[in-house]
Amino acid sequence: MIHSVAIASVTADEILDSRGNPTLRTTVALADGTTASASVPSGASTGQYEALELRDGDPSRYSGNGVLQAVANVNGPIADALVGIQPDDQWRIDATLIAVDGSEFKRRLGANAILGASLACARAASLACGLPLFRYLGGDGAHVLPVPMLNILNGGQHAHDGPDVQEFMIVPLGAPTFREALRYAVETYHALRDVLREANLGTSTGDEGGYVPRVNSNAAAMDMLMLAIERAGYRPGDDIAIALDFAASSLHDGELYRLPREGLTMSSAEMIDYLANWMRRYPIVSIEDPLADTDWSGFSALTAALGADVQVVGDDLFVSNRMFLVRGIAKRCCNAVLIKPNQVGTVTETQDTARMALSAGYGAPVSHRSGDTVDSSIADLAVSINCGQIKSGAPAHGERIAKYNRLLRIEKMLGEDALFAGRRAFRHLV
Ligand code: 2PG
Ligand code: MG
Repeated sequence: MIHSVAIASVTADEILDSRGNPTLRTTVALADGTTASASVPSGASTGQYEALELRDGDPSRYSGNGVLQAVANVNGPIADALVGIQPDDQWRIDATLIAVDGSEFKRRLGANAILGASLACARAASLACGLPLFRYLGGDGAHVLPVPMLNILNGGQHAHDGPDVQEFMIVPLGAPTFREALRYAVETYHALRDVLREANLGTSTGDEGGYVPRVNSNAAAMDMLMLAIERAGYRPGDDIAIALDFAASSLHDGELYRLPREGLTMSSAEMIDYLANWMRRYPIVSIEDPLADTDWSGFSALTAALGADVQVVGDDLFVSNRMFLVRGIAKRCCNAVLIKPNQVGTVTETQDTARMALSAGYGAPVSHRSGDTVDSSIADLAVSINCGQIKSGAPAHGERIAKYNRLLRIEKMLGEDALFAGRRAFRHLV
């Protein structure tokens, strides 16, 4: 490896994410002059046990959303702890960051301060080793290109006046390669624009680049999606399937689920029936957060009822944290965990959760956040763990496209060794 080239400096700046909110770009320099940076994303629909995103709370700057304290934590205690360490010792780097923070859920330094440093170290080490990031993180076996799940119709907390369901995603699982999958998806995204224009439903876009039509039901949104797939010349289910993120913690009032567009109020058991009905009508391969992150018994019941026929993804429920995933596996909640590095705060902890999921037979789709930057490291992360699935929003907006373009590049680098996951990404389909 790269003996004797130690970390020489760690610095951070306050930059902006795709919603115009402050976030961090962290830069690591090595003793031989190698430098690498990483930027940190930010969620809107967050799980209650996510690692802390440290914000200044100073109302005179960015409505309290500044991150100058997190920047100071990188330039101060984090730099002090990491300077002199070998950058290719990721476990030691992350263990050091966790120890310096010393709190549960990264409450002292902030997961935004910690993750930027963790990722920038990985990237600096990969450069110093002369390896692409996915190879550095994943070793020789990293070769699976993920099926993209593209959120082309936005609702919930990502879209003012949109449908209740947060994400309506198309999943081009019938394509032969990643490059072709992306083409299927873009053609469908453009067909959806035409369908919405003709129906005069509006083509404004939400935080993740998907359209926000003025529809008065979730089913109407779903029908638009089906029309778009067919208009683009694809077969629903065979070429392009559907994935949904209900982000149901934001639909739950502590007792019941409320879907205002539908005028529906449902118990956990009724939500399960509602989803079963949708699965009969539409080619749905994946459902994320169909229940709230407090509803563990509901998740067990839902997985027992539907889990053989669909991927059930825990996002807010597991917050990419191994501790919650262990509980979920024991209680048979979900059969997949969404992997978002900033929910847990270090590269090592993110990899641990993904590894545990895959070895337990769970899926592990890697995900962006609704507030994001052009940092493309999640593309490399997805290939490094051969998880076979990624979600990075619509094929629009620079911060979403950066991940898809990086995957095009990785596919080219891998050449004949590249394997597109396709239908194999979904256990219930094989
Ligand atoms: C989600 C994400 C990403 P947010 O719920 O899965 O799509 O949204 O980053 O707002 O949590
Ligand atoms: Mg989610």
